[in-house]
Amino acid sequence: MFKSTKVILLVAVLVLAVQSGYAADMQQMGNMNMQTDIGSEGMKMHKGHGIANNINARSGKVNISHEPIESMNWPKMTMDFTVQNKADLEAIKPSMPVDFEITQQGKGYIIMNIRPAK
Ligand SMILES: [Cu+2]
Repeated sequence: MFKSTKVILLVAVLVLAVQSGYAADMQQMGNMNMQTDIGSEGMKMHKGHGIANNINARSGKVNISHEPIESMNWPKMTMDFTVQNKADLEAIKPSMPVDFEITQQGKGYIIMNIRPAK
């Protein structure tokens, strides 16, 4: 009797520990999502259009000859970009017209999404 009570208590403690662990994880994930949401709201996105030249899907880099981006006072130019999501580059081939969105990250700019232009 005493022994089985002890086992039940132990199990109860374990279940509580596991549950609170999950709860903590869930909460962290929730916070992370919230921060991402706040971040994306705070990030100013600029739409660009251009022609992809060199694509390096492995390093997540793409060289683009882009049209002027008026929201940033950028003239037409050819430049390298880092892409947030390397997988986006799998659909991009050299000389392909592309639409993309960039945002400032530190001193540089990063492509948040890029896709073949319609
Ligand atoms: Cu540029």
